[in-house]
Amino acid sequence: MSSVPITKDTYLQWYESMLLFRKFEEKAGQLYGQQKIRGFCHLYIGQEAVLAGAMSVLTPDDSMITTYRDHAHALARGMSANEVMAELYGKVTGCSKGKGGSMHMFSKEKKFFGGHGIVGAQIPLGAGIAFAEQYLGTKNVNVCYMGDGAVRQGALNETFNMAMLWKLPVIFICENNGYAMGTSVARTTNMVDIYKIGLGFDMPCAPVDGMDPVAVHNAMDEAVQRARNGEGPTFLEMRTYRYKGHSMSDPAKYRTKEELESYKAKDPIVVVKAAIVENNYADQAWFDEIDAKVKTIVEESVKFAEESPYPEAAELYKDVYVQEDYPYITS
Ligand SMILES: Cc1ncc(C[n+]2csc(CCOP(=O)(O)OP(=O)(O)O)c2C)c(N)n1
Ligand SMILES: [Mg+2]
Repeated sequence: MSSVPITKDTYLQWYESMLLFRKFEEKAGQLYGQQKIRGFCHLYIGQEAVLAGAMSVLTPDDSMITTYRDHAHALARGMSANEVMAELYGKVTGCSKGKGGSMHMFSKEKKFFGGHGIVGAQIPLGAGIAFAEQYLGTKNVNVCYMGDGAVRQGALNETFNMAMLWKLPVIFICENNGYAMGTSVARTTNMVDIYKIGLGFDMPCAPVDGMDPVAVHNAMDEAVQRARNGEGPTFLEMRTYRYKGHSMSDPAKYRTKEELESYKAKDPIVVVKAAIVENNYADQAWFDEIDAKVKTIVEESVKFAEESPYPEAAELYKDVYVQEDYPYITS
């Protein structure tokens, strides 16, 4: 049973947030082409519904952890476009003081625990954060995202076992976009239904249409209720697609144009917009207003990043290890 109903406002928020993710990423891609952003850069375009459908269920006290494909996750957790864009530029005003870059967005305040470049590294960490919430007696949950490639990492098995044993309040989400770099799921395994990995641990698990925020919301709602009630983790396989290559250097030749087009035909932003129009939730003036608002947020984030300074050289050795407020470090 749904505890967070889907209303007119939910649809309006989905449209606005997904548009922000999309426009932010399009801009990041452009800026990368202009060499304003350097290093790694993995875009989230196409996968927006996976985040939008979760945001409408979670509260600001819940936490999130994910992979290197993390710009939109940071925005979804309430981090500002300014601090995310400045981080992409390597500027000191970035959320990781310009020292993390694209793959290492982070905000303790917003309970966004990264941004991890090592495939699967965030899986045990997500369970650890959930353990802390359980230990402290909160009702908060951790949402731990991973790719279809990451589910083959050994650490997942150890983590799933412990998470079930201790009934940790964590929701594991596999964003199955069909490929790990250029390797399709079918070339990696004989068991392509990734959600079934949960069965081996008696963990509640299900496949979800990750192109549809309604399906994502409902699956998340059930999983979050279970976690808040002390009934432990859930594993959800969100079936989605990335429209762009793995990273900026990938021409994506391992897939067909038809396959890409079949996903674009159910683009979540287009579908949600159509639902808003059909239900008379908003008129054209509202869409114009939101489109302009999102454009301004993205443009201002670029201006902010451009005008911000780079970190001082002396910053290089700071924040490498925890130094403050950590009782076990004495020197
Ligand atoms: C432990 C480890 N092995 C390999 C890599 C290189 N690598 C970076 S991304 C990636 C693919 C992961 O794909 P997936 O989990 O499906 O996530 P997606 O990029 O599709 O979001 C690989 C193999 C890495 N970063 N870490
Ligand atoms: Mg993948």
